[in-house]
Amino acid sequence: MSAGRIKGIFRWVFFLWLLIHLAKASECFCSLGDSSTPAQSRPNAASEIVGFMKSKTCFNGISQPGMEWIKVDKTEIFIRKHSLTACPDGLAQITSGIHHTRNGFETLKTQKTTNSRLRREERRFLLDSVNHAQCDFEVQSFCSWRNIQGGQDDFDWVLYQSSTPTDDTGPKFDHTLNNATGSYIFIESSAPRNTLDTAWIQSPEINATVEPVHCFRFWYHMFGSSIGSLNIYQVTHGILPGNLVWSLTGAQGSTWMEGQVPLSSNHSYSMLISGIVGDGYQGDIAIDDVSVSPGYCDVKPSIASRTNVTNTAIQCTLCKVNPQLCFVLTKVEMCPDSYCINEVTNKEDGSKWVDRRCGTYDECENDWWHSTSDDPDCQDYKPDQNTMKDIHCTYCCTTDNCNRDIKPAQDTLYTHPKK
Ligand SMILES: [Ca+2]
Ligand SMILES: [Ca+2]
Repeated sequence: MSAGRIKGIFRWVFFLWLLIHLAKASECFCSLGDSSTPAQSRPNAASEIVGFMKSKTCFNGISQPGMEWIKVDKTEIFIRKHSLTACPDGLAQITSGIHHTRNGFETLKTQKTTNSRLRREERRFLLDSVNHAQCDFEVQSFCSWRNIQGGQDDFDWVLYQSSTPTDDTGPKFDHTLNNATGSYIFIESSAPRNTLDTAWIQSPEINATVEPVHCFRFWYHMFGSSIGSLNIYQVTHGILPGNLVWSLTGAQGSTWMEGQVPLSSNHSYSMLISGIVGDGYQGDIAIDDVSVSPGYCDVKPSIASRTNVTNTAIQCTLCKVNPQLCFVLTKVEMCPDSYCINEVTNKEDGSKWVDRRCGTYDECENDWWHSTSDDPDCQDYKPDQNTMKDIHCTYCCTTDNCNRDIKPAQDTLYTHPKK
């Protein structure tokens, strides 16, 4: 055998050795974490998850009962049966799997799709993020709701099935399944609890950028001779407990009742449920089937409404696309807090745009009343004329459809109550 031929054989042997080791190395990558079993073949895997996330990758994998959050590319994603939309045909299925590790989950082999596709998918995911707060408390899970500790919070909501331990208070079964296997949460008002002891439980963050008006729905059970109060708050900027948007006090009968309340926000927010103990041990208050969905709803029951919520809901002209298109593309929708906003920007080069949305008390007070209401540029602004100047005005008005015109009519504009 010639030396050249021997060299050739060695080259081939080396090449094969390299291939085998590369294959092993990729196997090692796939088995990072506490188990080398891929998620797809786990015996307890309950539901397949497929979806999109902000980082513009599509992913799929398997969630397990009781599993609440996974981390994918440092983004927290809530995984729940049917909570995420499937990757459409033709769009690259990016990940080869999501693997369980000591720190949560990780994706394998991600790859980006084209930008034009991704914008749509990203939007779709944000819409889905509204569902983060949904929970039926089944499989003994709080989903992503968390009991608060400290502050005005004295004790915790507990997961339970069937009747609560105290007679003549609390539900017999949960609301979702209406049988002994269904779960709900409740406040146990027996000793060591005292009158006015409070338990807070908070939802995960809810994204409000795609749809600014949402409806929070839930089922409550308030039966017993010493029922205290159930209060629902909308938490913005992380300040607890936030704005009181729904409240009921005292017994409401021995049945599950549906509660709902409309919400608006231009920022992400969360919900907080506060259970308060009445003056005795027969005061178990229970909650089941909580959810947040896009769109307006009336407060239910109406006696639970707070001033500045439904009694004063008004129609506003809204636009959810690029503000430059909001001169022409509009839609009328109910806004919960009785404020409509047009935020107008005019640039030195003559370009201009408007952001039409539901307003909040804070925006009307600060961005309109204290900031721009006495600005001559805003008072005299004429949207149909070309103005070559930098102007920024946040108009807040308070009657039905008052922001249909770019600059709302003078008599509809918000004025400070004390002035
Ligand atoms: Ca607590
Ligand atoms: Ca349930």
